[in-house]
Amino acid sequence: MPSIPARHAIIDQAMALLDILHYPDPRLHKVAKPVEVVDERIRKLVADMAETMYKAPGVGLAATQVNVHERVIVIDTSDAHGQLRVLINPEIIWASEEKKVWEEGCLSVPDYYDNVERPDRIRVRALGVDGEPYEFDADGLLAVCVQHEMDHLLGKVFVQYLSPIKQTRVRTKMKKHQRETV
Ligand code: GNR
Ligand code: NI
Repeated sequence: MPSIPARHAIIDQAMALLDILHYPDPRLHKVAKPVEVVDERIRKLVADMAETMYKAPGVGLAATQVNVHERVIVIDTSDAHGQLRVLINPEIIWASEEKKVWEEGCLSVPDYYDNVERPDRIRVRALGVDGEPYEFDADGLLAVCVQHEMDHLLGKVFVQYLSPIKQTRVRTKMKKHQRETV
């Protein structure tokens, strides 16, 4: 008896919600390793990450955030949850010199939003869930999201772009939040 209908052709197995790590958890700063083979284990991880992202809800999720330290990202910046993108071993192969400021949030930093400046447009190469390489151009929220997720794979959380005083404030706020929700 399937509890949640499959949203995408690749999600045809029992799914599971994963726990999301919260800043300042030190495990968010681990560097993810490349995926060597896109096998059943990775496809299951992708399905579970997609379910976790949609449930949150969020527009992206990196494996690091669910304490899996391999280079896997899911993204869906569409309105209707119909365009799941899977990025395995992603690389940014081109970035515009033009930068743009965007107000970012993060499922690992609940209820905190702040401005981050990043390249405005990028070209990305990654493996899909079928293990085949593909490329795409991104701008707007998608470009922001790809860069934000790729930072997670390098152990970087967006608050690390903020001033030291703001980072201290965010850590204090998160620790307080943690005490109140345990
Ligand atoms: O859901 C998310 N929204 C978002 C908004 C602006 C910039 C980046 C993001 S990513 C975030 C989900 C998340 O934490 N991914 O790591
Ligand atoms: Ni995030």
